[in-house]
Amino acid sequence: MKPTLTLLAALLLAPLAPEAADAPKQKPNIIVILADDLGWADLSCYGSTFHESPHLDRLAAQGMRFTQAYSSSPYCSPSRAAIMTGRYPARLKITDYIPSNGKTGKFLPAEMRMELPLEEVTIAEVLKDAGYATWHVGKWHLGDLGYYPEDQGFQVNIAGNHSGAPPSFFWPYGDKEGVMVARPAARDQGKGYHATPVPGLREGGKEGEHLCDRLTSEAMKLIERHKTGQPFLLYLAFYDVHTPIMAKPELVKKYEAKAARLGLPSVKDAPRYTEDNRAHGGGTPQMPEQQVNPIYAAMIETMDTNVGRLMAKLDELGIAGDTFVIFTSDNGGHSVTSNRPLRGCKGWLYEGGVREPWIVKWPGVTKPGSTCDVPVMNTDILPTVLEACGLPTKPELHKDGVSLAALLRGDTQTVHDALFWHFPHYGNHGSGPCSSVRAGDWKLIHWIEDDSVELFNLANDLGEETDLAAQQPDRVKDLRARLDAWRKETGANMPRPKPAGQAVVPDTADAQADFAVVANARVEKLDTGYRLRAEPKQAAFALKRLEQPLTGAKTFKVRCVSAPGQAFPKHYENGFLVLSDGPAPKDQIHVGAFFGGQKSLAIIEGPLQAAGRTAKPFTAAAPPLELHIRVDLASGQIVLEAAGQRLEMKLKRRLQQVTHVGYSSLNAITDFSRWEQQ
Ligand SMILES: [Ca+2]
Repeated sequence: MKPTLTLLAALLLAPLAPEAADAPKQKPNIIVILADDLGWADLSCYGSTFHESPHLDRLAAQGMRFTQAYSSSPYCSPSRAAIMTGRYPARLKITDYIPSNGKTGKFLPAEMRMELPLEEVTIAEVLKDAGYATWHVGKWHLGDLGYYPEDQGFQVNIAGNHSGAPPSFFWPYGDKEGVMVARPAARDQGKGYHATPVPGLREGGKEGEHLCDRLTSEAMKLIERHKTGQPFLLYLAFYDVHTPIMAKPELVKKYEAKAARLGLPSVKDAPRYTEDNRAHGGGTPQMPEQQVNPIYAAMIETMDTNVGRLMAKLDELGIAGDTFVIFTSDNGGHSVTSNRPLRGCKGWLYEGGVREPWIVKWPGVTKPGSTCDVPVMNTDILPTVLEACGLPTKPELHKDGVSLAALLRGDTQTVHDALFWHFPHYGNHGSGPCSSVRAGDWKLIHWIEDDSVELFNLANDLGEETDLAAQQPDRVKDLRARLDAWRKETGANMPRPKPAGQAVVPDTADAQADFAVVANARVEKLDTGYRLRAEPKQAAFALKRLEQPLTGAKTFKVRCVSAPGQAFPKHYENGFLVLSDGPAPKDQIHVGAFFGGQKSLAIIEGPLQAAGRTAKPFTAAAPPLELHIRVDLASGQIVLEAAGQRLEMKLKRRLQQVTHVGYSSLNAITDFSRWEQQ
């Protein structure tokens, strides 16, 4: 029906309802600001006397500050997956940072996913369906190409990819060539998987530009240019204050001077305590008792200043009153800071690993300057946002989160009967595999290796110093039963027993050092040879440099068996012996077989890939597959025999000599015997 002129006039002349100015808009803009590795005690509004965070303090003064808010994991990726979906990391099967360190102890670590599955429904997908513009700016760390923010409901993705840390916080953020470089070999933090440049920021940047300033500017531009009246979701995930610990020199100077003024000890001399976790399969890391690091303090100030810039932009555009803002961190503070009075740090299920700063400003709803002591978790963000948007909550979707709207209105009733955590890995910050549960003030940690428990009362022992397990057997029994039931209900993956006859040697399993070059893989030592654990969707190789180059005609024999893990597609078993006259992929010749799925014998010159190979169909025998390879360097003739079948070819590029020999496999976990050579 067309509105009549009279009706239009009536609408135009109608006075605004008196409550309209103050009442929250039906669909407010949503801003989720996520800091990385920021500890519970790191902001001045959470008690820090060394760090300064005036803008976050101001946000807290305008909204509500939670004192017992939790991350659902002590590591990045699981915590971010839970924010995206409202589901526990145990349910999502993302229980360590991606791609994990793969370390083993008495057990093999639990299987885990290397990406947030596309079938999971994210906060961006739900809000996009509800008519929101959806923007991702910053760190993603929830999977590789094909699983990026734009594959998970975000219409815009600025600077997010697989990686969990920037090579540098200063332009060009590792992007020296203006192109994405191939991912280096090592998987461990700070290198390899996480050493790729921050994508897409080379253009428009200049010498000296800081990553946090740039990301915030990009976010502000998105808001400024968005003139449609359509509400937006901005997920602004800072890379700060994760490693590398580096900051603006002038701010570092400021905090060096402040440390001197306060008479603080140097980073080197600051008092530390040791967390001895050896009985539970962990290590003996040291943690600071006191916040003294001027570089880290400077990082926090830069992040805080940028929160202030963003809030000022909302004020300037007149939309602060229509914008719901939540600020938190993905896991506890790194051991570069002190999380005191809490015990532990990032990577631990003690409070220091999971308790977070958490500030919400919901204009017209949260009482300025209020605090909330009710335990909440980042699985609650999605349902809370739904309610703030006037949308129905979807309990089947955000299975493990509840809306905090009542708390934000001032209620003080408990919203979770219990909260649970699950870390079935040997962490790179020293913790052994464990799970925990908090119900009321009681918290139980179950150490999986030795099947032991610790029980703490957080109301009078915030530092988790006094284990009450022996004194409270009934409470232990009850909490342990609840934890077991929860692990069962969520289908939590547990550490796995080591297979018999395939001794993965504890602590020395990593065999990276046995090879001159390793790419896209972790190499582990087996009794009979090596396991090459390729990163998902990657061509992996490990080469030894020969003391004496080989010439003439040679024969090699090697056995291989491939076992795809959960992170790998099934039917992708394969294994190759590599012969090369240099360490680079272009120097390599791969001789072996794809023996799962479409089976073929294959000889591949140059980088290992399924395309461009010389191959012939193959009927694989039961594993292990034994490869016999004869190569005549003078004629370039190469013959591969396996399971009584044969592939022969002449090399296009003649090798004068073989300087490197090794193993390769594509997108699989392959065990190789030591090769025999004649
Ligand atoms: Ca983190």
